[in-house]
Amino acid sequence: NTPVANQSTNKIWKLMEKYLPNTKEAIQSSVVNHVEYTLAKTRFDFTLLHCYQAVSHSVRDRLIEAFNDTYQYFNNKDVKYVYYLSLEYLIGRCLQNALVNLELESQYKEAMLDMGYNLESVYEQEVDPALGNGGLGRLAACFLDSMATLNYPAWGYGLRYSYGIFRQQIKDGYQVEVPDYWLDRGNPWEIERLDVNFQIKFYGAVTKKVQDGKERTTWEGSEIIVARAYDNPAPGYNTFNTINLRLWRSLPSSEFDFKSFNQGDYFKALESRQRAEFITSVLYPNDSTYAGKELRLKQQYLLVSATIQDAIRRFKKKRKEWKEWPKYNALQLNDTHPALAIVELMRILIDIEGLEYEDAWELVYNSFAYTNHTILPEALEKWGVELLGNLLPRHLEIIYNINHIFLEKISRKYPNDWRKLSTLSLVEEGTHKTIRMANLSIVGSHAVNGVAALHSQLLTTTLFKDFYELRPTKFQNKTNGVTPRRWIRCANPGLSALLNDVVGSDDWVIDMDILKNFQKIADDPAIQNRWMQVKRQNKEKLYWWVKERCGVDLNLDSLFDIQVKRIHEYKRQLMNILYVIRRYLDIKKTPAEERRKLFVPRSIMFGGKAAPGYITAKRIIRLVNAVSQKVNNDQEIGDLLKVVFLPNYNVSNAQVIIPASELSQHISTAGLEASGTSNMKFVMNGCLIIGTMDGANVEIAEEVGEENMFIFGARVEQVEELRNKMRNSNYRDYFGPRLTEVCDAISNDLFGYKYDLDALLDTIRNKNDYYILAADFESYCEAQQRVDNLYKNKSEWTKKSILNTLRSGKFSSDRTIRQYAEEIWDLEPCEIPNPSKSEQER
Ligand code: GPV
Repeated sequence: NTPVANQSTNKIWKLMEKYLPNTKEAIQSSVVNHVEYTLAKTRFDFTLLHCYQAVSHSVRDRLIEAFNDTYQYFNNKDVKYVYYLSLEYLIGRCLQNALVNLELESQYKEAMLDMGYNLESVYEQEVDPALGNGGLGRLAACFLDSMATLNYPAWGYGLRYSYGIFRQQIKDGYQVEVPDYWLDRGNPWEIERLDVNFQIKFYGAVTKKVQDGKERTTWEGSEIIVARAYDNPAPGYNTFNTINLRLWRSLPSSEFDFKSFNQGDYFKALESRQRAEFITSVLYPNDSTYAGKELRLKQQYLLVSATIQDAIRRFKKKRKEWKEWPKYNALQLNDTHPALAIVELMRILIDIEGLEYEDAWELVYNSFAYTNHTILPEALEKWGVELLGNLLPRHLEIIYNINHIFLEKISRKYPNDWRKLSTLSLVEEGTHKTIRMANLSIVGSHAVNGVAALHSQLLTTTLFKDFYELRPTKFQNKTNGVTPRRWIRCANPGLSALLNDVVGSDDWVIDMDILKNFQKIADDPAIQNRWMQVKRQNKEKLYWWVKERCGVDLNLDSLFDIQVKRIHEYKRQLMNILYVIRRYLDIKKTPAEERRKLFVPRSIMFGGKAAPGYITAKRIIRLVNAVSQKVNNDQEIGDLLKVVFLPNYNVSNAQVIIPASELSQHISTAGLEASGTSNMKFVMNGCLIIGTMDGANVEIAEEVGEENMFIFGARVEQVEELRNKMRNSNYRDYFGPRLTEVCDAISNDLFGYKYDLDALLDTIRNKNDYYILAADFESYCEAQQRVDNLYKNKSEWTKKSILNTLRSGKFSSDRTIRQYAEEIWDLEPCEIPNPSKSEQER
């Protein structure tokens, strides 16, 4: 890019210096301009979708102003950056979030109403970009919001998949996966950077030659493609700072396929171009499981290589010395998925920049940090050396070097300790030799963290024990958080208005901790009434959502009891539905006239996607739908019990579901849910949790008080012993009578689908019940009884609900991000001066 001559730059600057005004008229004219000039539509041929598109473009214009100014400012101040690397981002819809964060929602509402459009129905036109699986991807999105809001100089980096996580349909009670081509109607939020492209190489060979007495290694890739940048502005709240989520898309490289075209096979040459585009086509739909597919490795390397090249280019523009790299760059790995970044930076520093190995290592080590998100063995990434060595031969070589040097240090420290050597090694030996990406991430990082106190403690005492003993100070905890902007301010306007009145301002949106100062309102009957009204309105919204999508009529006076998350055995949706059956059988056994006295009417809702290849998870969905069918159509039961499967759980649906929930289930086997983040969203929205002492539930109990939750089940210390007790015993010995009756009912075909459902039950009957469902079932039933008892006392329930919200401040991702910045990244905020209001309104 040739810089424009100074004089003309000045001229251009003069033309651009005014910011877009935000008066009603200015907003309306910018929308209408986009209708005509961007969409090429006239006022006679104009749908709600067009309206959404024009409004989004007009908001995007405003975002771009802030976004360009922000990075210009960072650049001038020559700040340190954090690079957040993640294979997943679940950012959710952008329009409302952007308006709220730019503090323009009421202006747009009024401007649109005046033109005959309801802003809320405009919001509904937007697709939900679902470039992630679950908690890990949504966490990355909450972090972007907090990094922008707290004015940290940050970049998010990820992949622009053409297909996000599949859309889930339920057909005959089974999950059906439908491709999610989310770019169908274009994407007004992204900025395609035609000029930001990096070459990415795969395969090929490594050559060594001696140059000036030094061995130089070069890697010549045999397949070369291009990664192109697509920028997605993420505005902060109450600040002009707007940061960038840069997503890479793979494209064929035009420079490198002349050869194949010249060989004469035109169609074969085109095919190889299409293979390049395919790399970022589809998100792998596995949550917490490792897939081991070459295409996935290509995706990971593409993200890593493009991002590192981009960061290096930015660093070099300032002509800094390599030794200053860690002073200006922090790189955070969201799990091991982008762990090859460690190796890629080593490769560039050594092979291309000519640094000595030890010097390169110091720069890498001091700039990288790694977040672990699970201890589940099936999630730990291990790439086969054949696959890795074929696709990235030089990287495998560097991994072997890192391992060699590392293990030498270990054997000096612990001579002849073979157990230590083999557990710490980056290489897992065996018939199928693999590279342990977690070990690579730990060795290459100066900080390693878990995502909740319990999880971080388990890391240092179990999974990473030997690493911990080697370098205890490397290991940290950073309890997850969620952004109150999206999860209260956007999702729950009723509660937001109430909190504004309680606090006397909207300061809580950026400082959730101040809510603690208002706990006395929990006893105030007037506040309690208003609190219940807000919940009621949110329940009504969900009522219509469910009626439209599931055809079920919920009782608005019933307790809304919700479990929404990816379907996984360790999350124990199975335990929930087995309890629902228990409740159904109990109601049926009770004489009709006593039922309403004994049972609180409940609407029990499940939602979440099963990985397409995860048969047990899919059978759980089948069971929920079978029970739903039976119970909802049982005349005797009426509205005492309704069971609903909420299809296609995603971020935008969560924004309707969570605020409407009264009881929320987080019932994983103790020790297996690293943190959980929806638990935090539910608590903020005044839901009571029924849950185990797992993940962040432990800290939620600390903050809101155990008396304001329904805690049950085995503690983490008891799990192993319970498993041992079950080992080699018959399930009839470890099932209690209540569970036995439920399982017998299913096996006796009360709900149909006997083949599927028996196979499902066998996971707890004949496989030693790894997730100790049976052991926790009785205590779960008792906790459910406590729920019923409390719900009968509306005022007591509401009081606890209020306290849950007011005491949830710790779980704002603002707190989490401050800790990352101060304790891992060594990063200072850098707030750009907000152009004065008068200037904005000119
Ligand atoms: I590893 N998590 C996820 O969503 N996908 C993954 O591939 C992996 C972890 C989740 C954990 O299961 C949650 O407990 C946690 O709250 C979340 O990551 C964010 O840390």
